Amino acid sequence: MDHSFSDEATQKMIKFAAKENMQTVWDRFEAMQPQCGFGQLGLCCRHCSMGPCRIDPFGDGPQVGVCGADADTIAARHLCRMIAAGAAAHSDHGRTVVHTLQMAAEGDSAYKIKDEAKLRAVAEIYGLKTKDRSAKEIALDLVSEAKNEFGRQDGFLKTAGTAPETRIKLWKELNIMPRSIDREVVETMHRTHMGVDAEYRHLINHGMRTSLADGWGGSMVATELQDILYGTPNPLKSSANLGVMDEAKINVIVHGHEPALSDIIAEIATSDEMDKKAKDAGATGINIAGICCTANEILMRRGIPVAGSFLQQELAIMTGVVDMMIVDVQCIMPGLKAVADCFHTELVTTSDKAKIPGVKHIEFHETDAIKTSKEIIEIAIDNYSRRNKESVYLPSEKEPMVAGFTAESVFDFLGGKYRATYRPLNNAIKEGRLRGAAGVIGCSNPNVPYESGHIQMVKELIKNDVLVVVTGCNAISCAKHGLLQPESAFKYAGKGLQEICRTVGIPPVLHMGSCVDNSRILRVLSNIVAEGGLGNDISDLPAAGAAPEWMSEKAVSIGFYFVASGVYTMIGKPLPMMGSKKMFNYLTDEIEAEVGGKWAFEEDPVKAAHKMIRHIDKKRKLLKLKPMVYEQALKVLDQE
Ligand code: BF8
Ligand code: SF4
Repeated sequence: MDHSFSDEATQKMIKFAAKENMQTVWDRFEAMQPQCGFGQLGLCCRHCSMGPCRIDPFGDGPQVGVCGADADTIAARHLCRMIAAGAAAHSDHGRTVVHTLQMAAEGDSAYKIKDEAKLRAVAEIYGLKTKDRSAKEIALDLVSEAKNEFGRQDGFLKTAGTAPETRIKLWKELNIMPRSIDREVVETMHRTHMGVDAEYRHLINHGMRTSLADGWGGSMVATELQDILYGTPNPLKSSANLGVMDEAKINVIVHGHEPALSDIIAEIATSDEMDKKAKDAGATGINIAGICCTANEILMRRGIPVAGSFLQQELAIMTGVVDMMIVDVQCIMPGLKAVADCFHTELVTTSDKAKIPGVKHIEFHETDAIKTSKEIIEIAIDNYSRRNKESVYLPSEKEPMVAGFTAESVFDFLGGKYRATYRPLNNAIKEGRLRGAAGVIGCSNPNVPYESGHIQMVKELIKNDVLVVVTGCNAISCAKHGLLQPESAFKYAGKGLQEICRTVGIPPVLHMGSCVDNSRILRVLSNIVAEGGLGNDISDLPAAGAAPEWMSEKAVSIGFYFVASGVYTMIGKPLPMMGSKKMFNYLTDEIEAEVGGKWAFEEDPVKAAHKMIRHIDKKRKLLKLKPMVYEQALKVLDQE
């Protein structure tokens, strides 16, 4: 595997792992080759025990399963189940946040309502009365409304009602306006059961409705309520990469997705009491750092540094300085156990939903948040003495960054210091200083050279005056490669984007949070439409989305909700459905006539960026916008 695109700390750690004979995700990926072609093409089914069945992609063998399901049905059913799993993961996270808000509102817990202004703003989305009412009263009503979003039996998701009006009308016409979060997931499981829905477009139609219940439902509830509980982020400085760990300190890594535990851990770890205990143990203090989206959550709100993204989780432990890794849910490799066994690192699972065989489990419940957090940190302090100094190999690389942008704060910025408005952003697009905007998000996957997709794509976009917003593991990669610094505009961005960045002092790439925070991008898109002058719907905007190194089912759900919201959505490796020509044509072409967005697959990240730019230019043309002020970058594209 070519590792030359990844950050230097990662390259050093991969060499170190090989020298020490320690297995990583890349080794396991190689050992798995060749991977099953039927699976890659979406042509296998094990939805009942007449199977498993597989369709011969060359046409010589069976073309239908035992029940008669063909390639189109099998591929569509499989994709829908991926959407349901992704939507379930995001939304179950959202449900936890609702319960935490309830505890905060009821008092008597470690959680407090940190952002009352946001509480009032979100309550208004639900039509709740806010005038002359206490935060507690409003929050309790909001909790009950939010709970209904999951199990409502009649009507539609209220959060989805915040989409542009034209979009809502279209969703209702297409019968994909999401009704309630749990219902759409359950219906997907029903429809994809043996012998139910066999029509691929009909299946994908509901798949889109399920994904919308994620983006405009479960994920949006998670983001909005987390802002109320933990504070709405504001731009702040921090740093990223393995070098944020400190050999002289007790290093505690929080990894996973939900901030309920990590937020309290961060608070307790910085208390005088714990600091003293750490010093008594011979360290200079406690250092908290994050991995994956838990990292993004506490980075955005507290400025806690990021140790790494998804593919660095094992490498972090291999540095030998991690005294404890605390994990909750999602994107946690069971392979961590084998690595932790080679070191003194205490690996701890904490969620009642997730255990790993042989790994210490300290179950975390919000009711005992402080007690459990103290217990966990004390174990980390005790464990410090077991650290083997001889086996420490800690790369020093870390990059400074600015993070903490939101639908509210970014464009307060772009709107100037005095007025929260999207007008200057819309004007910059209309006048041709900004070509448009792109969201580049998602995982990393050992099936492509680490970070080759993210970094090359993002650089190509900003070079061509496309403002980029990022979330998830892409945001961490961009941070490690120095793209989240205002100065990076002058190194990499086109002249138009440079002017904007200079005027408002922002980086050309804006970190908008974790993967549930992709709902912030939906809000940004809606706000741009609402500001006016760039069409009536999200599908009119000169905008595109991408997940160049996607891996998880959550990414499939995210991609579908962007497509169903009208966004041109680019991924590197295709969705696992290439065995069905009809599905390919539908998802990458015909679906656009229905929802205004469509999928695109392109493994070369620079070419992929160019395709996104062409789409943005097509939309500029349809909107009859002025030509770009600085045209030099465009010419490069024209030569292709
Ligand atoms: O939810 S980007 S690898 S960490 S799935 Fe996982 Fe993918 Fe990272 Fe965050 Ni999102
Ligand atoms: Fe085979 Fe049909 Fe059963 Fe799937 S549902 S395993 S295609 S018989």
